[in-house]
Amino acid sequence: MQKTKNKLVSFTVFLLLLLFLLKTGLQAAERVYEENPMPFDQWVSELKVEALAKGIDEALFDAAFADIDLNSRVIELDRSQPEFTQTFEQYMSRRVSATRIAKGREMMAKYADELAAVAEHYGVQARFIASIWGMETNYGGYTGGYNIIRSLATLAYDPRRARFFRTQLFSALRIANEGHVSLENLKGSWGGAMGQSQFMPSNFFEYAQDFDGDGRRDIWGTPIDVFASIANYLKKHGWRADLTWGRQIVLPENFVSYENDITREDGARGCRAERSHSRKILLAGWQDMGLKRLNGDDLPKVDVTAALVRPAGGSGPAFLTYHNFGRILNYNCANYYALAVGQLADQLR
Ligand SMILES: [Ca+2]
Repeated sequence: MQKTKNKLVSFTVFLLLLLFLLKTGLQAAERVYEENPMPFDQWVSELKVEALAKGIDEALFDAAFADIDLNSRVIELDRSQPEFTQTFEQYMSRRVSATRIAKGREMMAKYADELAAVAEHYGVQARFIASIWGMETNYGGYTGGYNIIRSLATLAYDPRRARFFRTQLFSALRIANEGHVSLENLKGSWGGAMGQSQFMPSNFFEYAQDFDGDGRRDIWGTPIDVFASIANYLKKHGWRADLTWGRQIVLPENFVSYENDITREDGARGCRAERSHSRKILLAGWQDMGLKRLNGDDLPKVDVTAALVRPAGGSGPAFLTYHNFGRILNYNCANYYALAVGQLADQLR
């Protein structure tokens, strides 16, 4: 009797949860329909005129938009970025897990020759290529099951960042139009990132590489093309093969007295995440302030500048980050992400 009752209670809770999810989902889509004064069908018609003018084949466009409506889940995810709802410790323990480190070591051994060839050609250390591959798609194991056209149409119709996503949508259509991947296989993340390197469609044309020379820049299924594409992206953003990403450090007790000296210059360039960094100072300068490695040793005696990054605020862990850290941020502008890439790369050394 008690068991039946428990089952009934669980079922009711399940039903209520389902109703709740369904309702919030519907609300997300409804909100977007309200925010965009143009009906979705009309929006698609106008998009089609523009796509055809850009050289997209009409049959391909019609096939791509045959069953497209707004994806409420995409809107919800777009409005709640997980990196901002997790603590730094939670994020790091999930992203740089023992399983991911072990799998990374296994993959680096499996693809040792391919990674070495790509690392040599582009001047990007293999462990960073593998680390980004691991962080983005768990080494190609999970590339996302969202229909890219539907995701991008949803985000392009949503007025919030319509311009950016409309450009991405045209690039995605062009990718299918040129036959780099079929429409059925044009799948990826809810935000439109595709393949094992999780490139946005516009980045595909700028950075994707055909390293094995078979005529296809296959970021979906050819590991050596994936490695080359990641490395090419980093190289084109100024990666330096003679540097690592940075390191965790220990601040001295009296560090608060230096806070004014290390504040980032007004108007310094960089993406959103970089605005929380300190000013860039030579390692010798940080050494003078009393910063040490985690094991208490002096900082390396190399002539490079570093910025202090404290992802969890003043009392949390502290990192000195070099030039290449900014290149990882070019890949994905979030300090948590770039620190996880750096720490995973250290583990794959
Ligand atoms: Ca290829």
